[in-house]
Amino acid sequence: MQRRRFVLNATAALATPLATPSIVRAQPAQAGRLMSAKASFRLATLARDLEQPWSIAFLPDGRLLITERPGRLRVFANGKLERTPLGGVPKVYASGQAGLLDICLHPGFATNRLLYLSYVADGPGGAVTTVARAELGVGGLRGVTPLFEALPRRSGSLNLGSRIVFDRAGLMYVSCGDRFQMKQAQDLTDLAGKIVRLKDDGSVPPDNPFVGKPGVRPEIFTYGNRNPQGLALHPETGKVWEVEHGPRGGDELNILKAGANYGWPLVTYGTNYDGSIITNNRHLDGMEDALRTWVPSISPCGSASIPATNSPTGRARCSPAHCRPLRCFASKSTASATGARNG
Ligand SMILES: [Ca+2]
Repeated sequence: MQRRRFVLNATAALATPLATPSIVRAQPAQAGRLMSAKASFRLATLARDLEQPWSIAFLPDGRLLITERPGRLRVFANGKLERTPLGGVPKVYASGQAGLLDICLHPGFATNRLLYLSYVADGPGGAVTTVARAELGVGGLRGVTPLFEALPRRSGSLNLGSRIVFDRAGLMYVSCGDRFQMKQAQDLTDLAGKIVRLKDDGSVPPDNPFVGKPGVRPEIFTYGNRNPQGLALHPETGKVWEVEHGPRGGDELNILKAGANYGWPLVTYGTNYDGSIITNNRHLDGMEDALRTWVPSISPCGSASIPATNSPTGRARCSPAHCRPLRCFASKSTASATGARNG
């Protein structure tokens, strides 16, 4: 496989976002100031020579942990990228969009040193998006324990979702892509095309919306999501905001509600990649309309909330995979920056 190299950039919000979502378009490798209609950002290069970086975790001691999709966990410390990856990373199926994907710290990381990885594991029956918990020790991970699989396993390496975020109650949300099997996003026996909600040990919270319903996976929090790769907690409301890849057109921004159906593929602003129509429905009763849709696609990946103030301490996380432009959307009280990738 041709080796691709990427540059890790840091952005900081410099101005107050305004009322409606907006988009920043800039080349990730360029230093300087990025302007959107609603906010401006300062962009600085921190590291080079990363191979398909997918996610970044900010440690309390100032270090960054960076996943590289082929299966490495890199450390950025003291102003530079350390040469040796961390040990203990589980074996991943690295192909297409699959590999080592998200990293997320436990809310109590400062004392328990626990973190979560999402990755694609291969085995009998095919590949599956997996979430494992591990303890960060000196030089590597210890006690790596898989807690969740977005079953069933399937062949293929497309639309794997994989973002992880914790809410204020300490519950974990994991986004699961539709694996390019669009109808499965409406099938509640299948975790494809869903957002699931779990306790920090991988068990199902008793107040999940479908607990106790026969034939329905109790992990499901929302469904009808195509390929959600961005989850971020709103800093004031505590709600989880989600961005997902549409097909050809129809990328979406949603606010997650327990048990809600986000429509895919019965409602979409997108078309098939060959231009054929998936549906003409832009709304159906009983399904959630997206807060924002993008046609043509912007391919939103990671997302993060930043303070809606002039504070230069506002910091956005980006996942600059596939070297697509950095983009940002902003709401009345928060802004989110996204790095884009294919999907
Ligand atoms: Ca939708």
